[in-house]
Formats: sequence, structure tokens, C-alpha cells
Amino acid sequence: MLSAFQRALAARTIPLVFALAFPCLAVPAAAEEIHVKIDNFVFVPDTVTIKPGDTVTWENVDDIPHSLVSKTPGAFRSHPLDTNDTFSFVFATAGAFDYFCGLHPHMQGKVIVAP
Ligand SMILES: [Cu+2]
Repeated sequence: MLSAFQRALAARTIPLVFALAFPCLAVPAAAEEIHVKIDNFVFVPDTVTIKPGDTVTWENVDDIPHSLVSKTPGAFRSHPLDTNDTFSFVFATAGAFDYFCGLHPHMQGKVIVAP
């Protein structure tokens, strides 16, 4: 029979030992930032697969403005980005998010958020 002190000690020690023994399992993956370039009327890459909590940052390296409009209502919509402007969005929930350029709707891209 464990005393209350022993139980408390075990409750504090076991997670610590586990974290030291299996750091890759015990420590959640840090959120990442994924970069998408807008170049010559194309999103590069046009599809990215990320994890919930990750950020996608688009950078317009074209010499004319582009914007980002999610087909998912309310997800994200940027103002027009001039050359070298960036726009970032944190994808908190899983799902597939198609988007297009609000100025050139034939420009299409997709963000897949998968746990
Ligand atoms: Cu555009």
C-alpha cells in the first residue's frame, strides 16, 4: 500500500522519467511556419499539407499584386499584396482549405490541415 506521499512522488516522477526517456513522444511537436511563394501567377507549392496550429505565410515575389481568398467562408482573406509583401494565417483546425487569388481567380491553391 502506497502512502499519500509515495503516490504524490510517483505522480510527479513518472511523467518526468517518461519525458526523459521518450522526449519525442512526451513533447508535442512545435508549430511550424510553412512558406508559399506567389510567383508568375502561380502559388508555389500550390498544395501544402500541415498540422493544426501551423502557420502558412505567403510571399508575393511577383511584380504585380495578388491576394488570398479562402473558399471556406470566414477562414481568411488578405488585402492585395504588393511585391515582397507577406500574409500569414494560423490554421487551428483540421480540414482542406481551397483558396484563390482575389485579383486573378484562376490562380488556385490548397492547404490541407491533417492531425
Ligand atoms: Cu493574383
